[in-house]
Amino acid sequence: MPQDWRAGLAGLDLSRDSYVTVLTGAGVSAESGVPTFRGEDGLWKTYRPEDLATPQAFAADPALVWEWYDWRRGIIAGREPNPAHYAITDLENIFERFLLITQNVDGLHRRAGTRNLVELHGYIFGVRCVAEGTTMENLEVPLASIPPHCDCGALLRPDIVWFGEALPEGAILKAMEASRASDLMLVVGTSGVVYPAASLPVLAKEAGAFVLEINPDPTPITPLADVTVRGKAGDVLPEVVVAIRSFTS
Ligand code: BV8
Repeated sequence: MPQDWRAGLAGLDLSRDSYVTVLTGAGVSAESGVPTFRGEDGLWKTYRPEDLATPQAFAADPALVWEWYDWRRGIIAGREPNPAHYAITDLENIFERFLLITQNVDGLHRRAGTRNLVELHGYIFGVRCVAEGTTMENLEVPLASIPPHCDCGALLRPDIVWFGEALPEGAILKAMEASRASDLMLVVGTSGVVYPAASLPVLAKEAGAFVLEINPDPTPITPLADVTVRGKAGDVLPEVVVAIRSFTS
């Protein structure tokens, strides 16, 4: 692993008061055994997102969409956070001002103990009544019925942000504000192709943050990153956090 990322971090004059943000994508959960979307064995290799992850798909065939989510919920329920998730929780404990911004819906960051986080695209064990708009947690694996219904009789939908749907306003505004205030942003395991999440490193960079990317492959974020560390999050992130701690006064 090239050592220049250490030199980059050493030059930052980090203190406990520095504002540190982390943006994660599916790659941070890959070593937990949760499929990514666009990788070689990614979900979108087998399925078409427009067939499953849009309001139109759900309206057309709620049972089909729920079968896909039920299958994913089953996979995720049997998985554990990996060293990358725990490294982010360690990082949170170093800085007074910290925000984890995740695109992931698997809940593994919560299970790893990260407290200050926004889930931009929702939570796969959350369900929402299409009539009342109420949301609740449903941990059934497998689901008792497909598609599930609310006590009021209406359909329940996954509490997930589909393509073409607005992100939860509070979450995206908080993420944008934190990105603009960042001294350091780590971008871990995202292909950087889905908006508005992919615009957050741009906001951070424009505001003068040091952007460090961790990904085995290059992404559209790589050109703007100050340093890119080619590697798996579970291997690299613990080392990066140890280095950050050593450089923080
Ligand atoms: C919005 C839910 C506007 C499903 C997801 C036309 C109409 C409307 C909008 C658009 C449009 N055209 C474009 C858009 C915008 C659109 C968009 O960005 N499309 C892209 C594809 C072009 N965005 C939206 O639609 C968003 N909404 O714009 O609304 C609006 C405003 C007001 C009012 C109404 C509407 C909604 C975006 C959210 C979509 N939902 N998921 C589900 O999850 O079930 S997005 C989906 O992709 C996932 O949720 C995921 O979070 C997201 C990003 O993927 P990644 O996390 O990056 O994962 P990926 O597999 O791609 O990459 C993994 C990376 O990890 C790779 O780089 C790999 O190298 C790396 N990796 C692998 N292993 C490891 C690793 N890294 C480290 N360690 C490892 N071990």
